Amino acid sequence: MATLACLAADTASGAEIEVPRRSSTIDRAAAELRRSLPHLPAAVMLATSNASHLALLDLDTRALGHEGYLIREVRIGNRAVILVTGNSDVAVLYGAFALLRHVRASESTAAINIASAPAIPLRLLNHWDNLDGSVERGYAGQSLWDWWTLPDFKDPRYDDYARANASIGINGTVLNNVNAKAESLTAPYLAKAAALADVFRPWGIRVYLTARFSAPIELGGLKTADPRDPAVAAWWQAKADEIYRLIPDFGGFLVKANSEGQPGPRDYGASHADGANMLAAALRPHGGTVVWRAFVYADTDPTDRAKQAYSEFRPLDGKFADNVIVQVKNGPIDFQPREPVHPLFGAMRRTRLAAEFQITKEYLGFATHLAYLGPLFEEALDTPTGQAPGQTVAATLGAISGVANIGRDRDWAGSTFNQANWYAFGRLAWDPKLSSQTIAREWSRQTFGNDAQVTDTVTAMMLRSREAVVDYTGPFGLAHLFGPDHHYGPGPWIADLKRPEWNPVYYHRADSDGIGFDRTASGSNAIGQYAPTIAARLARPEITPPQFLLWFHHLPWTYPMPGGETLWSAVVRRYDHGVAEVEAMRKQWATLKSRVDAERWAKTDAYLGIQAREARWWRDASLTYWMSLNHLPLPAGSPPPAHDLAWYKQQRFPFAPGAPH
Ligand code: GCW
Repeated sequence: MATLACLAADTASGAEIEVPRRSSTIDRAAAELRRSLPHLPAAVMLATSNASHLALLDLDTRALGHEGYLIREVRIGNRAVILVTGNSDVAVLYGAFALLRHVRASESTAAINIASAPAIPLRLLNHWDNLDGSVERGYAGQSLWDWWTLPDFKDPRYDDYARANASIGINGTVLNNVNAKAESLTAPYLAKAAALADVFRPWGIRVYLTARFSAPIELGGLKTADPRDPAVAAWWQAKADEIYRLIPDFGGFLVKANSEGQPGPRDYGASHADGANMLAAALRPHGGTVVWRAFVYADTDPTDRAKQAYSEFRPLDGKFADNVIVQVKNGPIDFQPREPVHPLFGAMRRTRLAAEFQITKEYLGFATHLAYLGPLFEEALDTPTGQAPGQTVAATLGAISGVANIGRDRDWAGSTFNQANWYAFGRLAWDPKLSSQTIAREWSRQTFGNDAQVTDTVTAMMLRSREAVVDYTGPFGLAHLFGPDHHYGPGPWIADLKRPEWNPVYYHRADSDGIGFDRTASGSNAIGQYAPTIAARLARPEITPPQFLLWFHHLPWTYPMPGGETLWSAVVRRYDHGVAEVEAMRKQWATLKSRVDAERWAKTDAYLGIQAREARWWRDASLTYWMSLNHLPLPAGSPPPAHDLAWYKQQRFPFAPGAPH
């Protein structure tokens, strides 16, 4: 083995790490293993599949593609080594992290033989970070990017951020908010972005930027940003050329256009495809991609908001350039605790699609509530589209984006358990077939160690947590009942906001007789946007999955639920259940006091206390309001709300974090 650079050896375990060829990426892979050497039971070789040492092994790595890895115990010469290989340096890096995960979870490498390749090629984080250091819908402190000291100072946390992301296979990051400022495309900010790109590059992570569509006017002094105007196209071409001189592997632009006041091609009577394709042409010579969001709804469109993105984008199928990806939120409204999947998945066969999830918990209790999102991601990715036999949402995706929950907080994500959502997003983006339970166990062991009682308790808490939030904020498919602007806490009574579809009353449509949004043929017919087999199940309340009942149907409060109770009584029971679930999580966490370090135990305990109080608030405020409409009594055994409706309506939260400014 004279030709091997032996990067590290641990005399206690005898383990060593061998690399036939070094590179900045492979050195990082080796360093990750070196950090964990005490856990490594055997020698490890990190080598790309074309290394001459591997020639005799006759490995077939074609199915691994560019990023997939293979980990296998092999004999090289007369020695047994654990080989970590793949067709590129970054594949070897992913393999090294997979080996660490495996060792952590199973404490053994006996007969190890793992081959894995990502199911979705582009796996992005979307930061909603502003140039002033604030983060829209961020609950983990200021932006990690210190725009003020970049590019001179590269905070070591940038490297740790990239390590964490590489360990779960994230391969791109959009640095700035989709509500974009044109300044992010000026030379000083491009230099800052380039400095971050330099840090991330060895970890296989490309930098993307959001692009404000009107930048040619704001920065270029043009009179228009009309995508059909040659001067506009030329401005973007020059801008792309400038970016690629600084960031040769720049990923591309993410664009929010004609949505919630952002400028876009519709301002000029041009289509979303016209706008996206103009930017795509500017990036094409450099190999860049335009990620164009389908999150659009307009106050000029009186139809159901849930239908608007489909209505606007479905007719454009086939019209987007091949370096455009249309990014669709997981559900048709807006990152609610539960939504049915967006009807565009599977319906745009000639367009590359991305699914956009929100890792930050804008509508699930901010940083303080414990809500493990693995089940939410899994539920959406596994949903059949009905558009092709056996096709799930995951199978339609060329990319996946997660709105990041990362900030400068010491624990990165605002709480220990929020880290699990970042982790689960990456793991499912790589392999949507993983179960959220497997991921929760894996995360718990890597976070809290291998104490079986901790793993079992933490996993059980995590798995029930998201459903608890659904129950105490909006059971049976109720959604968008949040206080305005900050989205913190209940506001189902709100009816006076400027745009109708900003008001909670628009979504629940409750009155003295009933509750729910009729999206069947007798109502908005949003169900008509789904494939016929799916639509058929949603057409009648008796066969609609109960978790979506009031999303698709307006029903009397007295509607008989399966089992005989009335809808009203079932609704109350779910609110009560949500509150009880949080109390149960608190009790479970209390049993771990001596088994988890004091700092993390205490913060989680305090946060569960906040969550218990706020779950009760949600339940009480919502029930008080529903009762003011239906005048029905609470079923026996359900406690009366703590305050009257006026009290809940009076609550104000002027400094709630994360609201746009
Ligand atoms: O959920 C909403 C948020 C906005 C956000 C918007 C979007 C970035 O309340 O803060 O803006 O979605 O996804 O564009």
